[in-house]
Amino acid sequence: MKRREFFERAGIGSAALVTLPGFAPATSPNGTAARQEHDHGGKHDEMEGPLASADVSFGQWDLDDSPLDRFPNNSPRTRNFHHLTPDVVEIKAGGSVNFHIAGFHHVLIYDDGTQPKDINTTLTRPPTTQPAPPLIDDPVRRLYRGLDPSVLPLLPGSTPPQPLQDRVETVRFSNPGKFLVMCGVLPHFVDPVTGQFIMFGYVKVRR
Ligand SMILES: [Cu+2]
Repeated sequence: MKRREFFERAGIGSAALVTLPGFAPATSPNGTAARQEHDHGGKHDEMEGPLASADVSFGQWDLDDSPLDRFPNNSPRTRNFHHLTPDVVEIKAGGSVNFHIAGFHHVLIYDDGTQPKDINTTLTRPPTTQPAPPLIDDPVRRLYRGLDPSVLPLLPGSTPPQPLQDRVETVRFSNPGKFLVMCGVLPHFVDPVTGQFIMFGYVKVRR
């Protein structure tokens, strides 16, 4: 029997485990062991101050000119504002950006210097669960591709069935540069009527 199974069968919860030998947190007079554990064996860079992290609203539920009632599980597509706010944020290398995603969106991040016009929007793939608009799939200089919004859990009782759309994806930027962040949902990135780029912004990472 494996150790975990033994404790599960014995009905010993995680709180009790920490009092058992081998499960207690590492400690030492100067806290070194505990700190090393926290660092996961790597170098610990202090990240503090306003440039340690930034928040970006990645799509917003829009109050527009009328109340919006999402209770208990409505995500009306026509009431979603397809923009990044703010569209430019600045952090320092090693910092992170929290993308607060509201609505059916797909976070893509491209390497330093990439512009919207550099993205090959003829490269797409269908979302895993249909029907939904195509997702841009240009791998050139792509650093990050977020969750496929079509595979998130379905909201119980939603009509028509809708996946949970609101979430946070947090990305750490190790290197300096100016990184393109965009929505991979094709009609969100490129306006199908005007051809203009809509849903994108930049993360500036300082040394
Ligand atoms: Cu989008």
